Amino acid sequence: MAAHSTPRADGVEVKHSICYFCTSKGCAVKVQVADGRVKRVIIDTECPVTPGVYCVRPHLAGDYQHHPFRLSYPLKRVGERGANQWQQIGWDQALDEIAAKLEDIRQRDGAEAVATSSGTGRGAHDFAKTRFMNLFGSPNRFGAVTICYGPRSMVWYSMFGGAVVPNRKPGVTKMMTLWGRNPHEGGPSSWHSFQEAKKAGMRTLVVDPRHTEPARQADCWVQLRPGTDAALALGLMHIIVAEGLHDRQYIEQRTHGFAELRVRLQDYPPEKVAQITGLSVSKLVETARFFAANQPSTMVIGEAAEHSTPNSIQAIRAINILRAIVGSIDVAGGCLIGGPHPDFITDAAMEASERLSPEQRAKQLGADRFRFLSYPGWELVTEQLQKKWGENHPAAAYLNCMAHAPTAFRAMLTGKPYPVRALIVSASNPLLSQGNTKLVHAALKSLDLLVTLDTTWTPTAAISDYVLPAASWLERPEMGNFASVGAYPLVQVGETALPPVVPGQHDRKDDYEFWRGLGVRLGQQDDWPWETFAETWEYRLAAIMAARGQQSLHEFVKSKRWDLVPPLPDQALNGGLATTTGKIELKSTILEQLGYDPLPSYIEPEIPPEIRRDYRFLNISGCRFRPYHHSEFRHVESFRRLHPDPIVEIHVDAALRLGIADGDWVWIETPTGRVKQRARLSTGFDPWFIVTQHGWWFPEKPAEEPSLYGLWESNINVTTDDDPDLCDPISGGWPFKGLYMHCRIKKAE
Ligand SMILES: Nc1nc2c(c(=O)[nH]1)N[C@H]1C(S)=C(S)[C@@H](COP(=O)(O)OP(=O)(O)OC[C@H]3O[C@@H](n4cnc5c(=O)[nH]c(N)nc54)[C@H](O)[C@@H]3O)O[C@H]1N2
Ligand SMILES: Nc1nc2c(c(=O)[nH]1)N[C@H]1C(S)=C(S)[C@@H](COP(=O)(O)OP(=O)(O)OC[C@H]3O[C@@H](n4cnc5c(=O)[nH]c(N)nc54)[C@H](O)[C@@H]3O)O[C@H]1N2
Ligand SMILES: [Mo]
Repeated sequence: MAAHSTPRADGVEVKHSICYFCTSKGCAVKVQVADGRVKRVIIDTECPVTPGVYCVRPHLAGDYQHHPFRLSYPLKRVGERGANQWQQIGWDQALDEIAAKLEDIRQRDGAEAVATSSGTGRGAHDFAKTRFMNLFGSPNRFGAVTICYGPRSMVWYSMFGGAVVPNRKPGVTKMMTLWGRNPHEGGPSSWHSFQEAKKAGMRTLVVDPRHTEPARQADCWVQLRPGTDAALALGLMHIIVAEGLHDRQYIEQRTHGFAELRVRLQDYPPEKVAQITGLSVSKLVETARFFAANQPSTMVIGEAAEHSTPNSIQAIRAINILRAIVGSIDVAGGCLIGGPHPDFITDAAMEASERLSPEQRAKQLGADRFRFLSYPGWELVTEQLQKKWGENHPAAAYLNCMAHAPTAFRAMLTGKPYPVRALIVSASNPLLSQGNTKLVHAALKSLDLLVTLDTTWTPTAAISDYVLPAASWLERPEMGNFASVGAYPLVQVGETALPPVVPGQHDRKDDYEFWRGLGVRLGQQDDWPWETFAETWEYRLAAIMAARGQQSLHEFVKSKRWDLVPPLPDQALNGGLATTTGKIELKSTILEQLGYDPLPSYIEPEIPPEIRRDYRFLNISGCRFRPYHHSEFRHVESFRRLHPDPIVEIHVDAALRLGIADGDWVWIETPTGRVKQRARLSTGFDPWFIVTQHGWWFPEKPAEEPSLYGLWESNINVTTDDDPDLCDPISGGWPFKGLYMHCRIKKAE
């Protein structure tokens, strides 16, 4: 894209960009640049979805961007793996050598022996990884999606035929619910919505075992026992239906399976649900009445349910069914069902999924056991969605169709069910973000080839064979990628604020160029017609730009940098939903076809008595906190000053009993491993659980083994387990929260 900017008299240029410091929609920002450096980043409040100026990360962008801990040149390992001895090489050499090794592995063990790891969405380049893998012939892309957003979106697509989009309307919307979500720490745009809802006089409901800031501000706080959301939603429905508070006409016209659901609800009377959830019967009744009386309403569901096996999918389904039976879905002022922007080429259409053969799809690791968020489920869902949207459907494979990470790590270690010999890690840090770090570490070290593409050093990079420097969002043209998914039919485009290559300083490539570069070396030269990331935008935006009479991306960015098409209400009445039955599926035909219970239920996990006895606490691991994002930014001094140490929240009563004082270092221990975090005493939750932070490592500590930047000291995933038997039976998600998270704590000397 041609460079353009708004010059100012003082030499500061203002570039319009899209911030990807987190996983949010991608916020429109203005980047002030002078002398090749970021001076300031300001959130662009002109953009219709930009959430005010409440996020701290943009203010620290310059410190991050110009930090010496950034990766600057391709590196090749020279010593032992993990010895921190590197040779600087050029991009061509790196890509040539990696491609040759991948080809050897493909010849010897099959394309499926090559896997990729991804984290949360970090830009609109995700389709490129999937495209590469489809063309290469491997179904084994795994990563965070299995426990983050994938379960929610697959439930939405299978149940509603599209993503569910809050449609808050003053005077119409009566309530906003945050269910297992704390946007005060982790979601600037939802937090903005929550404040706006309160200002407009809407009621607010928070479902959370902790007394968070939103819980403090809510009209109704439901303090359930962790991991029991499915039972709670079923119990609330039981009361609503028993009291006749459901929307009969809506249910009759728009839903499928209510009669069977009604029978299922008999299993969840208030007394039983009170016992499971730890709530009183009167609280349940009060909440059910409050919920039914305040419709239509909007709701944001967080990832707590996705992290709480074995009830993840059924909890998410139950919560969504609860919203449906009171008639708050597909109505103005409630939630609408979104589709992708109609004139935009979606991620799904860019992935070349049709190029991966049925034989290779059938080899996807874990997909025989966990069939919903992998090819079997995804194929059923996309068949439905394609009837409405054709190729430009919203269910991108990178968000809805993954190999099972725990199964893949075990395949690396054991060669079963077949060998996995190479892993390309990009925009993820599996040694911190996956469960069971010890096992992940052993698996990664057993590989023939480990490549990491990242913006900074990480513990995962430290044990890699090749470490490649990725351009940050400030160094590439970006785009708000939710345009594709339909969760927000907004197309936003930003420009490159800083050049990715500065001779003598650094030589970075964006993720798209990396995947393309690898692809063209592996026989895919005809399949990557767009040479640069910017060219992919031009291709994907062509229809929108033509409608506006624009000739280039440059013009698009220079005029209005976004295009917003609000989702349509009443899709059910206008042509039906993109589900098998054309209705909201309270009873899921897709789960039924996959051999799962098509109605929601709650399973009480079986915990061995010795675990209950020796590990008496439950650990809610990984609640969000500012200013960090997962494992990032620990190296940036201005971030670290705001939050220097890993924190475990412990109830005062428990601390008193265990002789722990505020600020003490405390061991958190499970049969899998133990780490230390610093105690912060609290009374905002029940005394029998603790709240730990995830993502902690110490960039100031030695890079080489065994330290790996202090990987083993406070990284909570050293204590978590990813055993497939503990995973959600439908999605395969592994536990980070919920009823499997038994642990014990003691003061560290
Ligand atoms: N115990 C516990 N564990 C958890 C969670 C929890 O709640 N508890 N949460 C889970 C969830 S929901 C998620 S989504 C995962 C997140 O898992 P990950 O996404 O793997 O975690 P991050 O630490 O964000 O790692 C992202 C890496 O991408 C790099 N990066 C940033 N931008 C770019 C880019 O543009 N290109 C490239 N190539 N690299 C880039 C960053 O420097 C960083 O090293 O963690 C999961 N892990
Ligand atoms: N600062 C910051 N922001 C982030 C991120 C980050 O790493 N740092 N990560 C981003 C990503 S990838 C994600 S997925 C989102 C996640 O965003 P959220 O879903 O908001 O994530 P959490 O803060 O982990 O969890 C929300 C709430 O769920 C509650 N909870 C725990 N267990 C249960 C339960 O069993 N039931 C219910 N109902 N509630 C429970 C917790 O107490 C917590 O208050 O945040 C995004 N934003
Ligand atoms: Mo996430």
